[in-house]
Amino acid sequence: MKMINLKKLKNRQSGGFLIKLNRIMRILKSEFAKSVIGDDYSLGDNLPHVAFFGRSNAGKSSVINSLVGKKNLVKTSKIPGKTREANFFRINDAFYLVDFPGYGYAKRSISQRNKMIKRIFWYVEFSNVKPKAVFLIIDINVGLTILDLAMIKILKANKHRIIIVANKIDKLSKSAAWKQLLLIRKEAQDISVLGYSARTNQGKDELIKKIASFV
Ligand SMILES: Nc1nc2c(ncn2[C@@H]2O[C@H](COP(=O)(O)OP(=O)(O)OP(=O)(O)O)[C@@H](O)[C@H]2O)c(=O)[nH]1
Ligand SMILES: [Mg+2]
Repeated sequence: MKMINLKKLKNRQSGGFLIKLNRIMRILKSEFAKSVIGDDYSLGDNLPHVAFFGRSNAGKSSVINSLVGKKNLVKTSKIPGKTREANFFRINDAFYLVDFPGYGYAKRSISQRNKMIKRIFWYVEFSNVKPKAVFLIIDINVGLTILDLAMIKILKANKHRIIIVANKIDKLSKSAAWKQLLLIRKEAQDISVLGYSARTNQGKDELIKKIASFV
């Protein structure tokens, strides 16, 4: 969509129509806006944003590429630790997707790891650009790790909306994926869990609908 003002329409239309609108939301324009390595998250506009958190290599950057339909808007890598900054991508001139460095990459030095953690924590706890929602990307094969559970605790304590995206579903058979999703949902309790594949785009419409409902 060019930029449909969902808020205005929300005021005018019934909830049922809004659902239809979400269904037709299209990401037509996506561009890199800003890279943050310190704690200056100011953007000079008041556009809403949603953030992508998760373990290194879970596929945060790949999920963003799949959402915007571009192979290389965000750099990805087989080697964990690719993303080192918080990168803001402006979508449809209407909102931002924010790609964060992953946590839990053992090969980083302690000082590098501390820097990453500081960056994430500053954004979660103190930043004045509070995200509308945090999408926690996990590898469906790995499930929720201790670090993910710790992250969920911090996000909840800071009253963030959380959605878990169980990525790399293409790697599992249908029945194995179903079993894994069941397990993850049980552990996630009240948080919704979406199955996803950045490789095949499975779950893309549903994820875009979710994002649209927040921004
Ligand atoms: N099979 C499969 N591979 C995926 C999928 N998503 C990501 N990958 C692969 O997983 C690896 C890591 O992907 P990235 O998107 O760089 O992961 P990241 O979470 O951004 O990693 P960091 O930047 O290190 O935190 C790459 O080799 C991707 O090609 C998926 O849905 N299916
Ligand atoms: Mg990345």
